[in-house]
Amino acid sequence: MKRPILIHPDPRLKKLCTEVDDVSDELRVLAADMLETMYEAPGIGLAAPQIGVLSRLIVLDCVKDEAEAPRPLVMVNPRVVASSDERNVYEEGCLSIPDQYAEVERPKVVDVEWMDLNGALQKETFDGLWATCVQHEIDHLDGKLFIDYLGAMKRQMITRKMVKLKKERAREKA
Ligand code: K1U
Ligand code: ZN
Repeated sequence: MKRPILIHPDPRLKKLCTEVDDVSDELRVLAADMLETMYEAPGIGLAAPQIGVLSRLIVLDCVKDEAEAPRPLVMVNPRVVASSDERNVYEEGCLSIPDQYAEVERPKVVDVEWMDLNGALQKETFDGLWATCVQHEIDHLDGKLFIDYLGAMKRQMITRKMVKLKKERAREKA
């Protein structure tokens, strides 16, 4: 089931999310809903707080080429365990901040550990867009948005645009 995506500013997007204790059928349904919501948006990642669930769960699929097979990844309690000194700049977007993009600098390569939906521990090295995206999604679990890497002026400008967008959407609904 597709779930509505929260738009910034929303207090739930600023919260530190709690660790998942065990992999349940409820969690598997939530992960399936998140993948459906991400693909439908469309996006290349989604974190649970973006649909109002304050648990450490993310999904991503950075395969952009339609000729390539999709590679949906579900990560429970993901954490970056090593990062490269080499850095990469990517123009990031966010499904909770529609139509706004800005360059963010992050480590180019990261090693990430997580639990999969079978409860097994996984570890993988990510590079390029995959590395950018997984760091962006883990930031969501710590209440951090890509605009928090920008200067105050740019961040305020984007936040004002989002407040306006939310008012317009609320008016359309009424
Ligand atoms: O977390 C999110 O809000 C999802 C976000 C992930 C992301 C994008 C770019 C850099 C880092 C992280 C998005 O998916 S925004 C939409 C987007 O980038 C996209 C949409 C369709 C095709 C390709 C990309
Ligand atoms: Zn985002």
